[in-house]
Amino acid sequence: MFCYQCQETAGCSGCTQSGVCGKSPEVAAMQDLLVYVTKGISEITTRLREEGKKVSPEINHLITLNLFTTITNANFDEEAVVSRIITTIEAKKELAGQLGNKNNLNEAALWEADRKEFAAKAATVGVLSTENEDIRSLRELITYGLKGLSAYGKHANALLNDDEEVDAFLQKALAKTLDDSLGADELVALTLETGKYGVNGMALLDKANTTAYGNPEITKVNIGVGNRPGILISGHDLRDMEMLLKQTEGTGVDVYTHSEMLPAHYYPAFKKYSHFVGNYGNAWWKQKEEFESFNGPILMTTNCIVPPKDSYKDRLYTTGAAGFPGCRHIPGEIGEEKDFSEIIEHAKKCAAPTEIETGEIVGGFAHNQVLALADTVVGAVKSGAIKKFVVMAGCDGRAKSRNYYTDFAKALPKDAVILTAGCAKYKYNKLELGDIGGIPRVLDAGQCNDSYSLAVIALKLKEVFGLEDINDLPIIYNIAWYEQKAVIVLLALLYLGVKNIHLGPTLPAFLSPNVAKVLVENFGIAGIGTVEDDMELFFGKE
Ligand code: FSO
Ligand code: SF4
Repeated sequence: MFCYQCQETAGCSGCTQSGVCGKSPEVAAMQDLLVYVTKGISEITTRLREEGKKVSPEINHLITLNLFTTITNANFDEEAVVSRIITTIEAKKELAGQLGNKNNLNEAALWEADRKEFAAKAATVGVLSTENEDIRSLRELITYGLKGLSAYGKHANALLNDDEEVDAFLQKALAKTLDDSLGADELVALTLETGKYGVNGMALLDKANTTAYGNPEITKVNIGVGNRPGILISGHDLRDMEMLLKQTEGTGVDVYTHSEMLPAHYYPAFKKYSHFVGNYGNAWWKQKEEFESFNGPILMTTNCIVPPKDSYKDRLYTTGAAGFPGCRHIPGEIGEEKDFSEIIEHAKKCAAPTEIETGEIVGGFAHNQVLALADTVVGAVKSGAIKKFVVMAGCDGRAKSRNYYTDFAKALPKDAVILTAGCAKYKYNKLELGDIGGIPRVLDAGQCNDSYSLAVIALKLKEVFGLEDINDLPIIYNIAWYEQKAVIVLLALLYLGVKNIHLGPTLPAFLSPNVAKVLVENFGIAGIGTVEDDMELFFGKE
């Protein structure tokens, strides 16, 4: 196997024996093959569109879910991945039959075989099948961005929001990663275009979420526990959240969020449920301890799954793109009501969660809420009470080097405000960082996709201050990345013209030296240093 799509890749170069994430070589191989056939079907759909033919939403959803399934920590279930490959091969055959011109299709579009031939084929179509390291780097950078985009697209689709333009781009760009006639310059341009559609994809999801559930608002979230049994829901899918809250109402079972589901508490539509008790635990990588002590069943709606311990494996359920062998998967297509009754009955037999923390955290600073406070925020900037905003969005992870972000948050000057989104926040959202004239020094916009809100806020501030360039704002970008959703967020920021983004704790292994050079020279992308050095870099000498 060879996989280098996430920040924790072995030796900062690539997982070759098994994944640091727990992905087996067999699953890695089937994921490679799934990406391959998905690129193939995307070439067919792209050509169908060029021929003026319509591609159905079902096919768009199939492609989106295929990519999402291969995101880091989403699906460890080989058979689930194989079944998607088989479905995709069938769909390819049918769609190819609708093509007027079948000449010069890539082999990925035409390939079909029996299950027993999958492993041999997978060994020839992985990342290393592109020999030139710069072309490989750009193809993977684009593919990972599209994986992130697919995750956001899937959540919007679950709320019956589709954007045919985003789907058409995603498929065209995927197909282009098969095209040997494209050189580095064309792929760099495609990378930036991916960022453009990243903005569109996040805007689509923002619209879907806020239309369905209202605009996130400032909210104090309880981090303690009640005395009734509970279900812990994690991942990012708000439609699943809604169905679970509805189905648990009046059952005597409480609902808690874990990790990236925390921002669900900020939405008016969910706040009304009295059994929606609070947020339990921290970021995804703490699952082993926190799922153990939660005592009740856990529903993973997306990544990030940590391979579960036997002690709670029978309490772990998956749905949507998520999967783990031996854990029960709750089915349900887009538009269908999922049946969570099995989880609810399971919860009733469990003890209440063991308390691991008490108190509250504050969040809900998505664009609508921050813009409602615009006068206060702008006043604080004008008076000098706020000197800098520091965007610290992104992901958390296991690496000890990520303690940098806790130390960095602590070391920030008292007139700096952190803007965050994604699970990166758990590195500093329980510190006592205080407020500036009533504005908390950590403003949490929501999930990683809500980085969109941070971009909207930046663009609004640029307008209010009458600036020509977004980079003239007093905003520093110090982003922590882990998996492919962070890649699409990064590409979206680059597309919006944001320069000098610092990315850590390490730069992606999939950037070849030449591709890294392009990003450094054109966008000022940089890594991180020590907290001390970075304080001096960002704020000057004391
Ligand atoms: Fe985190 Fe995982 Fe949201 Fe990612 S839970 S790491 S970028 O999946 O998606 O922030
Ligand atoms: Fe390794 Fe990350 Fe790939 Fe898992 S997702 S196999 S940890 S590079």
